[in-house]
Amino acid sequence: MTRLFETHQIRKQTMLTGRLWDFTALEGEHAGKHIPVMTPGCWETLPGYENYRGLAEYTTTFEAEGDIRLEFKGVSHMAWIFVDGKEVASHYNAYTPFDAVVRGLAAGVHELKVKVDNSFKPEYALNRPNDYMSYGGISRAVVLEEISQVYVKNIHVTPLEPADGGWKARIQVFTENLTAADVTVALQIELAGWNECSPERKAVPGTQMILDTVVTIPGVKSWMPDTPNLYLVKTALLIEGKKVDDLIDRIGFRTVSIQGNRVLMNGKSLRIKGFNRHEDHPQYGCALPLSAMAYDLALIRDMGGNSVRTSHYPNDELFLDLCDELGILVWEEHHLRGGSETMMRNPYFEIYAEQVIEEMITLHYNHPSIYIWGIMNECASDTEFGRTCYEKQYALIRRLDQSRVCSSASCRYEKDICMDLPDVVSWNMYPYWYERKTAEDMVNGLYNWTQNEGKGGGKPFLVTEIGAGALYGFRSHDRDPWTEEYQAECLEKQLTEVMNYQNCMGLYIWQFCDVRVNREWFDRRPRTRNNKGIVDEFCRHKLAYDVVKRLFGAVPDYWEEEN
Ligand code: ADA
Repeated sequence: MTRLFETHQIRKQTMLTGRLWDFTALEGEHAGKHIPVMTPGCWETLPGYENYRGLAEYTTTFEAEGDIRLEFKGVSHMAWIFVDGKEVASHYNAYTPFDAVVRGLAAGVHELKVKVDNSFKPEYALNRPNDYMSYGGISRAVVLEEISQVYVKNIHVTPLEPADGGWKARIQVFTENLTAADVTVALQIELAGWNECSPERKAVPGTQMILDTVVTIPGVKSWMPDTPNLYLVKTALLIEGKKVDDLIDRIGFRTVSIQGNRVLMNGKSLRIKGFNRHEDHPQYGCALPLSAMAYDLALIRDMGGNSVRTSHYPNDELFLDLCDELGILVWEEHHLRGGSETMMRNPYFEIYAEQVIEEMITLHYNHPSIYIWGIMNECASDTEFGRTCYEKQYALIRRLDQSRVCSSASCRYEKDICMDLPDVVSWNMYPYWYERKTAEDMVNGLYNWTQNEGKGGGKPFLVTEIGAGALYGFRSHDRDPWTEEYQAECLEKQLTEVMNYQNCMGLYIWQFCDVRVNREWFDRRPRTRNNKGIVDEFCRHKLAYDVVKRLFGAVPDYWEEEN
């Protein structure tokens, strides 16, 4: 399963994951040893491979004929794809989907080999030893599709405004023509009982937008966190009157806008009670099964949370689907954490950072739960060169999507020179933990600075990280740092002081659960984990759980005075 709904009724799809593949490490003590492994998965979860960093190969077979498309939802982090021994695609970045199209396969069984590298090298500019684990492997689903010579590549639906008892929306359809010549096609679109069959048009070779129309869909209800109404949009492609391909996606009708220092959804002012979350689990690495994702969200809901920040990379579409269904607001972030200017000057940095933004927005465009795009967490927003990167990336986001807002989480405080660029000003802060200050002093100081010298005045203001560490089970009457008692007291003060600060639209706790960090980072982290989870890596509640539940539970999901 790649999504929580069927994405095709015409195009034939076969899941290639959810079964055993042959796995071989190509370096180190196990080099050349073949073992069967379950996919999707991370090799660090295999006995003996817990710290393997390097090259590996995964092999399977499939049966098909003609033109095929192999879709990879996530391979960590560099991938080369071979069909019957011939390289057909390559892709860098663990957290965004990519595909390989192969034409004219002879009928029969074919070999698929995926070569993967999770090593740290300058050319893998976004991956480096970090405060989360860079796993290796085919970590998300792989699907085989039999496609026609022209197929539907994507649909984008942008809700514009409520109209005539329904919603006005812009619909864009993108097709890919694999041939060398124009092909005449027609499109049929169906959405919540509304149908349209477009006149015939030419699909030119390559990928292109073939339809761009504004329509009014009657009788549809809005998507809101407390009423997450979803609708399927079905596109069929016809050649000579025959349906040859289709694509189904799912949407929700809502707008995101800014009024003064608030972010509004359908005119209601969002009050964020959020959690930062990594895709990480002691048994599954970053390849969490759906049930584990759903369990995380159940705990987040139980604590009164209404939002998740996908720190620090785009998430599995299944997780986004769950958020759409549950009405959990999402800050989706491209892949980057803590980039110095030196790192940002790596010639591969800009290419890959922008590629992730493009892939993330293009492919996750229809998720109503995503209300904000985040970029470059804690990067060099305090240097002139850094500023040029922020400028380019914000420009790219705004070119790709004007229906959401954008931001970046900063820790550069009074040295930041980029606060005029985002729609929302966002700060990471650790009062009572790294900083010997009260939360009230920190939030008030940064707010006042942002309004004036910081040049981010009048914008929505958000705390994107706040929290403290605790080792699960470490309890002591002395209430010293790392005890569960100390963390619970910190959270009590941090949440109370920030949530009482009316100028701040909300906060994201760092973080939902304890996560593994790269061992090259271990000197900074006991247990080689970031221990600021409100639950530990097995989702066991720390003392802070009940504190968060009480404080989040006492606060509504919207700012009421402005509605
Ligand atoms: C930063 C960073 C997080 C995490 C956190 C911490 O703010 O964005 O990824 O490393 O600090 O735990 O110190």
